[in-house]
This record gives sequence, C-alpha cells and structure tokens, in this order.
Amino acid sequence: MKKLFATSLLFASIIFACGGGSETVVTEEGKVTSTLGVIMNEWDVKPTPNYKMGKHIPPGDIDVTLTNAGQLEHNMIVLNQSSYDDFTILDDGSADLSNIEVLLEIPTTQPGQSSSGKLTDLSAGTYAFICNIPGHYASGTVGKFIVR
Ligand SMILES: [Cu+2]
Repeated sequence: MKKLFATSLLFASIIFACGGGSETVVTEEGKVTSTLGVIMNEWDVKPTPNYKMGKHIPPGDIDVTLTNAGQLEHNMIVLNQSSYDDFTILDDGSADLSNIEVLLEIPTTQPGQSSSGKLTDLSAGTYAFICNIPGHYASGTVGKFIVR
C-alpha cells in the first residue's frame, strides 16, 4: 500500500511537469498572446519558458498560471523590474514591496491547485517575481522570465 502511494505521487508530479508547456498565439489583428507556466514546489520554482535555458516570451499579452506542486500554499507577485534581490523582510516575514511596482498578483494557491492571471501588453524586458507568503521570499521562492 505504501509503495502504491509513492507511485501515484510520482505520477502526479509528472503531470505537473508536463502542465507548464508554453505557447504563443497570434490573431489576425496581430495581437500576441503567450503563456507562462510557473510550478512552485516549495523552494523549487520552475518557469516555462525557462530563461535559464535561453527561452523567452514575445512581447504582448501573457497568460500566467501558477501551479502549486508543493505541500505549502504559495502565491506569485510579478514585479515591474528585473531584480528580486535585497527586499527588506517585514516583521510578519514577508518581503516589503511597498515601493515596488507590482504588475500582477496571483492569489494564494493551495497545494495541488492552480491559479491564473494575465499580463497585458507587456513590453520587452526581464521581469522578476516572488512568492510573498511570509517566510517564503527569504527561503528563495523567486524567479524571472524574459520578454523579448
Ligand atoms: Cu511560497
């Protein structure tokens, strides 16, 4: 029974890994809509397309989906800047974003769930994002994606 449980857990993580595929659709009017999938498994944050593998997203609208493949809740705050470094940690353990321009906030998402949001008409650049559940930023729930 225990072995069966481990097998189904593995199966679930394969489904999550395949769920972050990206695509770009261009309409007749030339409107570009792409997808960004982010899988958070606690301190492991995987964006697709992954800029670390030289992948980027074309400028335009971007549908963002956060998939929580971990055991804790996570959210996703997309920032209008390329850096996620050096934020002050507030008393509650979250990062101080009070002077930071936020482009999109995907709400707190429970383990095994996904949530989505849309970035509209995003121009070229490197964009940082963090999970800002108290304690998570300090533990490294950060990531980036490149629009080019
Ligand atoms: Cu988190």
